[in-house]
Formats: sequence, structure tokens, C-alpha cells
Amino acid sequence: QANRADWFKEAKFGMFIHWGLYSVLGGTYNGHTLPDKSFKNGESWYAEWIQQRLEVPEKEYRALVKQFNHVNFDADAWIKEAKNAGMKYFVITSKHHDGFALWDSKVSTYDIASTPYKKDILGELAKACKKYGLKYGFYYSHCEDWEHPGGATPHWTPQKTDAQFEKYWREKCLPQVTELIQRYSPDLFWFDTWGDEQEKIFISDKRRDELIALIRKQSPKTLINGRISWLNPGNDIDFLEMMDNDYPSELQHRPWQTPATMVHSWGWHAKDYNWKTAAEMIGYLVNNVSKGGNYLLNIGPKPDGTFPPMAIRRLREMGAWMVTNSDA
Ligand code: JFZ
Repeated sequence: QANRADWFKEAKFGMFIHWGLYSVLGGTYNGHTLPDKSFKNGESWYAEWIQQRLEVPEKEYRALVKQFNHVNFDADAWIKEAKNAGMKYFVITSKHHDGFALWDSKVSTYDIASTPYKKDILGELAKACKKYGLKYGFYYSHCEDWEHPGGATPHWTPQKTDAQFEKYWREKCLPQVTELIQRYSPDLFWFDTWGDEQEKIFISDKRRDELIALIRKQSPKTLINGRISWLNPGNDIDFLEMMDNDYPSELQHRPWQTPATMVHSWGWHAKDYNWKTAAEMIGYLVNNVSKGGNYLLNIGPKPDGTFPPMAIRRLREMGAWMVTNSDA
């Protein structure tokens, strides 16, 4: 019997994109370059966390909306690169933790429609995916939201109450997920939690099931990843999400994938020079595929809308390996 996750098991290799307001800063704010201050707690120095790590005042971070003007964005070029690298699906941050929506959201003005660029990025990508035969999915930060007064924020900041979170959940999270489904009919949702104290409170089994039910009802084809709840994903999810850059050595009982970076950061960081080699990344891909899993490889596009040249080079190196080592 055909299962909605069949394509996912076949797909093996996908492209992940972290792109948003943080891309404008590229890892540096006010003379400080990540890791800088954030290294004190030995924590990650992901560029998409810059608002919190370097304590960018809310007003200044919001002002980035006016600088998000990616005049060189070309959906066709992105998806063509993915296709030529042998990737079969594409997942983009429709909304990351900062709360900024990459589409024209009726729920919030903190969105692409308020930027000078304005264009329907997610729609153009949907078209390109269709053209090149790639499945299309959205990362959506359902727990963390640093814009809505009720969204979860990092543990070192003032914490929200469950009642505040409930308000965020009803006013922003559920309506935006509904918008994404109705507008773009995604093949997959990539939700994000990591088993902390807030998740225990905010992403209860009840809220998890409510979100799953909403998606199932409106779009039965759409896959849901295990990170919708790190602590208790339950049995209704479609595939497991490994830890970031984690490559299990065991066969898994459910379809699964590893989200992975080419450098350290997910979002664009101009001074992150930790490029993995194509050989390393092909090794991870082969390891995962040999154990029934997928490899979702991330690129952090530059604020102008182009891929970093090094990322393109790696994609093409991997694509060349595909051509000589596959029968597809
Ligand atoms: C999360 C995000 O915070 C990060 O910005 C990025 O989007 C990444 C793909 O996901 O970060 C995590 C989440 C979970 C773990 C590590 C980083 N984890 O459980 O190992």
C-alpha cells in the first residue's frame, strides 16, 4: 500500500535553506562577530541566533526588514543547483526563531511584504520545485518566536507563561501553518524543538496533537518531522529527525534524516570558514543512505539572494560524484 512517506524514503538527499533577516547581518553586529560574546557558555554560534547571542535591541533587529532586499534572488537558479547535485527535495525556513515570515502573512506584518523586495519568494520556489521535480517543504519554528509577546525565547531571557504561549499558539502559530498549507500546499513540515524546559511546558502532547491534526485535516499528503516534539514525538509523525550533524550507526525503524551544515552556521555567516569537503559530505550521505536515512544539507544564502560561491562549488562537486556513481 502506498504511504505518503514513500517519496521521502526514496529521496535520500535534500537541500535545506536558512534564510531570513539574520542573513543581512551575516554573523556580525555592531563590530562583534560571532562567536565573540556567545562563546562564553560554549554554546553554538549559529548566525541565525545573532539577535539573542549578541543582544541586538529589538528595534534594531526589526529595522533589518528594510534592508532585506535580495535583488539577485533567482528561484530557478537555486532549485537547478539542488537538482544537479542529485537532491530530490527542498526545505526552507518559512519562519525561523526570530519570528519573521518569508511570505506575505495576513497574521503578522513582520514578513516579506514589509521588505523592499516584497516578492513571493515561497511561491517562486514552489514553481521551480515543480519544474525540476523536487518535493517542497517548510521549516517552521513553532515553539520559539522572538517577535510575538507569547512565543518561547532562550532560557537566559525572561520566560513566558503558558497562558502567554497559548495566545501565541492561537494567534500566530496555528494560523500561519494554515496559511502555508493553503497558499503553498507543502509536501513536508520541519518543526523544531530540542527537549528543553520550555518544550516540556509549551509543546505539550495536547498542542503537538492539535498541530498534527490541523495539518492532517487540511493536507493529508504533508509529512511531519519528529522534531515537532523532541521529548515525545508520538506515533503520528512521518519521520525522525536526528540531532544536527548527527550520523547514527544503527538502522532505524522509521524513515529518518540528518539535518546538516556545510560550515558551522545554518544562516549566512561571512566569517565561518569551516567548509566541509565534498568527500566528507558524500561520506555522511552514503552512511545515512546505507542505514535507510536521508541527508538534508543546508545552505545559508547571502542577503542579496545568491548562494555563497563555496556552497555552489560543493554542490557541484557532489553532483559530479553522483553522475559517476549512480545509475539514475
Ligand atoms: C535548531 C535551531 O535552533 C537552529 O537555528 C537550526 O535551525 C537547526 C537546524 O535547528 O537547532 C538545534 C536544534 C536541536 C539540536 C541542535 C540544534 N539538537 O537537538 O541537537
